[in-house]
Amino acid sequence: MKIGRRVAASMAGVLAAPLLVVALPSGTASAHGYISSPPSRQAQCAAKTVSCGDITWEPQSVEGPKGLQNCHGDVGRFSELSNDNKGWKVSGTGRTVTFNWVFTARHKTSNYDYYVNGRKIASITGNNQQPPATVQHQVTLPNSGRQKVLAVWNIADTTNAFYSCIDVNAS
Ligand SMILES: [Cu+2]
Repeated sequence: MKIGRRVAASMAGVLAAPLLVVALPSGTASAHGYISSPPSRQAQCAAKTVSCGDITWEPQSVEGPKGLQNCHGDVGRFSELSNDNKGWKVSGTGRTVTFNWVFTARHKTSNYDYYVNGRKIASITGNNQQPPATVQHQVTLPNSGRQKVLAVWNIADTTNAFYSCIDVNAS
């Protein structure tokens, strides 16, 4: 009986360990989301289309307080994302663009906002729900031509948001 109990206790320890591992990601700030298509600035870094620093390895991590209007979410080590002269590839699009978000952590979502030159051009509710692994939005740009779209994922479970800039030339 004593041995049996000891085996049962050690089994419980073995079973508990994987639960702890599973519980960790939701509490850490290592994985979140970004726009993969048209290729955002951080997606171009990750694809090595453009040579970048730390962002190369974690394009999903451009996280900052809500309400910012820059491409790097005020994260100093990602500041090159806000450099308009870094040679970002510009995607040719129509006036209506399908933006594809990729989430590595599916935070409950307040909404998604899109800006051009500080002007909000679209806002799409997240219904305070957890999104699927990818989400597509069709956004119509008010003007044609070369422009930088700032896409913001406002999550519902913290005060933060995630930022992605996409360079497009809309015809
Ligand atoms: Cu996250």
